[in-house]
Amino acid sequence: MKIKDIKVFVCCPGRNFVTVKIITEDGTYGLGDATLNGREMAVVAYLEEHIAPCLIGKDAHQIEDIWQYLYKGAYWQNGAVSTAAIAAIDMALWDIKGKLANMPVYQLLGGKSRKGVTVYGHANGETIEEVLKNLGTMINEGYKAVRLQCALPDTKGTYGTMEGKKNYYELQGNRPLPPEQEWSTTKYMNFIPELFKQAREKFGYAIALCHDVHSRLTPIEASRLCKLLEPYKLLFIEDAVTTENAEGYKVIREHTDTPLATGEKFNTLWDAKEMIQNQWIDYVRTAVTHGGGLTPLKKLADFASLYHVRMAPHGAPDLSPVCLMAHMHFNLWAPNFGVQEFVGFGTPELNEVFQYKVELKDGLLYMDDKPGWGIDFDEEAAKKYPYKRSYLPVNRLEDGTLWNW
Ligand code: EZ4
Ligand code: CO
Repeated sequence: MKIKDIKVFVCCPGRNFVTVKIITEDGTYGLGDATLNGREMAVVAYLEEHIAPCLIGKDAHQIEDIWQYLYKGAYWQNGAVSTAAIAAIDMALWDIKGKLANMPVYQLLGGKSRKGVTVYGHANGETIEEVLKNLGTMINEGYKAVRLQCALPDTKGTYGTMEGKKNYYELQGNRPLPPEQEWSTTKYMNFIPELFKQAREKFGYAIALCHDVHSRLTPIEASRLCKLLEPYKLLFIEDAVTTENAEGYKVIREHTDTPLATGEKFNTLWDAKEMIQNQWIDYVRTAVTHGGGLTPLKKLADFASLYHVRMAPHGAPDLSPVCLMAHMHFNLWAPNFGVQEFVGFGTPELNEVFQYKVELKDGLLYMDDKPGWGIDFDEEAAKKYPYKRSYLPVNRLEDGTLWNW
């Protein structure tokens, strides 16, 4: 089944998404997500100029060979731009294979390992009171796991909070340059344990709670925070330190039994290898989109399973619904699935462009059985929401030093 055409769409129904559509000679098409927040157009150029011309006429069924061709064949293997581009091609090909086989993709992986996908939602707020109010609402909605993020008192902008915005906690809109935020490790360390103390006092220990440090601490600071949080029994602490130096996680591991999660920025299996085989982490957060597609992610899951490490894919609002649906199939299959990050059902604009259906019942996400990923993309609707240049914020310490955002 020959590949006839590859189209790349960039649209902004609330935020920017890069979507790939591969069309075969019999008219079957598949969808993939290539969104790389703040660097979207680099991925578009990679796909249109460097990938698409090589694939026209190739057999859409040869997913593994096409993946190797784009990864090894490029000579420049890894990097966020190239793996997002390869991932979208890989996802679109799996979608096509599912449609041609008349099966949901999870069937092609080996079938379901569970009835539904356990998700964790986000409870954010400007104050502890507001976070706890949102947590209460989510518990009533059936969530079994929730991530808590709270603005730091007297600090301009804290990761995960809204800063007065309604839809997304990351700033979006018509702004020409990255916004700047402020960070104080001292204020943070003094504040966060209180958030979890009050959450446990009010809601008890049945609800699983987690928190994203967003790589802002050093290993020894992170060790201290994880120890301070031990009484509140977190599901995990995410991105306690940056991942370039895997041994940072070894330091934390030696000090605390708070479980650790990381990997939303991993592009390859090799980024995760050292942490997994040393059992320094408990959850790998690599997404289908940023990890190079389903083809490498299933290998990552199998490798992680040898070391008791579970999958907890990244599910931020800057991954498109195509990625969410791919994660649904992956998570239904992966024997060592842990939990899926889930930020809700999207805005009317988003749901006008992407047609898919998921349903939350008792903290588990379900979908209908449809061939492929079970999602469609409305090209005409997408035209109504053109690309808007947009950046993630940058972060500075109080003295002006640039810090991890
Ligand atoms: O900041 O996806 O767990 N979620 C996260 C995300 C990331 C964004 C970066 O584009 O850390 O919100
Ligand atoms: Co994160």
